[in-house]
Amino acid sequence: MKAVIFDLDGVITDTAEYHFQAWGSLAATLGIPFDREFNEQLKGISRSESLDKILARGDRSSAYSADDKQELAAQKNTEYQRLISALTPADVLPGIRPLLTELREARIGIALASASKNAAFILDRLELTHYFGSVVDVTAIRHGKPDPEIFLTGAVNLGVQPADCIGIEDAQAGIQAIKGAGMFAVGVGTPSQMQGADIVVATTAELSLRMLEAHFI
Ligand code: GL1
Ligand code: MG
Repeated sequence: MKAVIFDLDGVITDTAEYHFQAWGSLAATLGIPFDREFNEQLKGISRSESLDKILARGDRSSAYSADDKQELAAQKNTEYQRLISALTPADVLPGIRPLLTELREARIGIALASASKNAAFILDRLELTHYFGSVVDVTAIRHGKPDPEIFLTGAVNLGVQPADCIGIEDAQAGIQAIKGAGMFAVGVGTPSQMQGADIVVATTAELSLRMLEAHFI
């Protein structure tokens, strides 16, 4: 085990909940049904693809021009940025800061593989940026999760082989991306949401270097 590559939203901090709320408000203004079960399909998916899935659910895929869609995506992002503006270091999920500290002390690489364009801002607000050897630049990624590209790029940036990496995710698309990259996948959530994961934890409080080393194969 030479590196751990983290998802952000729902793994490092509970911003998955804020994305849910911001997409929910947008869907409500469009009169499109939106619930937690449907939201599972959006987790880990880029802003524009998420919007496309919501519009498709409302049978409105061709109702908006490219400009209109950009405006709708911007509306969601404005609401989301309002929600994350108050983030502080206290919003790091349980177990994550101790794990990052243990990894750094053990000289194990640390990378971020988030589809969010707000990722760098959030790491700064949480005062976690200094732990990361690589924050993958999502604007340079051609294929989003479930494609493995973002995790593979994290491994390249850290100079390690995928087989020596652990990926940690809370989204089905993310688990698929980690496995597609040939890495060991840790899912945070319920086993039914984390199909294909090598191990599943209910919460991040269960994560530690010792625990990862005990399961890594
Ligand atoms: C985008 C989507 C979010 C979420 C993240 C990945 O973030 O909009 O709903 O799927 O990717 O966790 P952002 O809008 O911040 O680029
Ligand atoms: Mg996530």
